[in-house]
Amino acid sequence: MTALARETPVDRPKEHAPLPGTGLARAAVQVLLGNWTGASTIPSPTLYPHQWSWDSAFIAIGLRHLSPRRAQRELESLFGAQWADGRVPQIVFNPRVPNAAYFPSPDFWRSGRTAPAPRGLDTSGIVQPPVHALAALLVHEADPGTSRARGFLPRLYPRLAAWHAYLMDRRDPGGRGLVSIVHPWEAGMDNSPCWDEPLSAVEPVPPSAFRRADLTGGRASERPTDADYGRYVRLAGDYRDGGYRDDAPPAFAVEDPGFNALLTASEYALAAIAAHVGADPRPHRERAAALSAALVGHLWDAEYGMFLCHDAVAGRRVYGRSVTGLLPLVLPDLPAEVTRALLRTLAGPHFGLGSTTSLVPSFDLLSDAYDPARYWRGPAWFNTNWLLRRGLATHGAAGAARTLGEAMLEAAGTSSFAEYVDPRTAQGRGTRDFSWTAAVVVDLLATEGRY
Ligand code: 9WN
Repeated sequence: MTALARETPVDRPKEHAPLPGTGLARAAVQVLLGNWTGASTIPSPTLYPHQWSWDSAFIAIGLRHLSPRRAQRELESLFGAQWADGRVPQIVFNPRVPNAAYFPSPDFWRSGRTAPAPRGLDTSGIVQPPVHALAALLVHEADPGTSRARGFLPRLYPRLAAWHAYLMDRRDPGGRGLVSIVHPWEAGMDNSPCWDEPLSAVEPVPPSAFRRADLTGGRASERPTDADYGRYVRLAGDYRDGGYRDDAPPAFAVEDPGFNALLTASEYALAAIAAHVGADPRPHRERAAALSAALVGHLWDAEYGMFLCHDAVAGRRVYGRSVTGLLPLVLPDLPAEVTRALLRTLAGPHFGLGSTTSLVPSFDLLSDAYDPARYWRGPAWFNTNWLLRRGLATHGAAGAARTLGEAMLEAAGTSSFAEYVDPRTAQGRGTRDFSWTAAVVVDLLATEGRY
């Protein structure tokens, strides 16, 4: 644990002593304290006033350096909203927040009327990338004593296992050993140009039929268009009307390499967690290795030098270079030539790392669809850069990992913890005081002992 964690009673934010360390660390901690609701952390008070699934995982990775207990609670509160079928919902709604503050609100999702959803809590019915077992392991390792005393891993392990089982059993309609997302929001990279083609057959709900809350807190030029939103609403409404069952063929189904890579990394983490709680780690290791092999077997494109999405409805590859196709770099067991090609692609003209960009963009710099300002169509995000930095370090590119980490700290500090930044200029975009940006800063500083 860092000095900060010992000296700062972050479970009682109002009473905290002056924070030691650099101004950047102090500011990041203030963002996390300010966005804490008492049981979890909201991504942003202006744009996202509820608990989000993969946000909570990244937030817990930062919080573990400040208060391992609070980091544990972040994940526990999310898994408190897990459905009986194992799914972990994308959003857990805060009942104190009015419906008008975020769309789609609980009255759209109507989870209370759905059999496997938890009683007494409102959630959405879709999911987000499964980073949670990785986060849980990192949280445990930050303070094994507190973790053991609270029975953190023994309580979370069966829930994590059920979550992964839901994905592998219910979300692999093609039986290819890879999970499909059934909504762009499930990728966490909602507006990626990779979804344009798979979404093109979806009839948008007209904008007059719903009210977007995101345009009150965010700029239209940095958010998805109304037509895209109409398609998101159509898909979510149809899934809801089908009872959130996964047996009917979906209108949108994509094998997303980032989602599957994070599941693989988390399955490896689950093996380590199993060992900690006295369960058998081998089935998890075997599943992780099988997922990794399926990723390489089905989604690797040697010509592009990266992984590509697969449209499971149309049965064809999506030829777009999204950061999601680089995320498998977090895996330890890729074939050497795949790792080498990924490192080349990161530094090459499409992502420009170290030459035209200091942070990895969310989409191909050379594509007509590239937009440095609009939501997942070009800007650099801090969670994906954190994952890639981890991948660089895993694969022996220590210098590049260090340089990327420095660029992230600089961009987060100068942009007031922006949600995303222009990858060339690091100009801030989206909302500010964004929780996972602050969490990533805390993690980078703490793991380098720089408080
Ligand atoms: C829909 C909360 C979430 C992130 C996603 C990001 C954005 C939501 C939205 O905000 O999506 O889930 O309303 O646009 O794309 O990755 O989890 O921070």
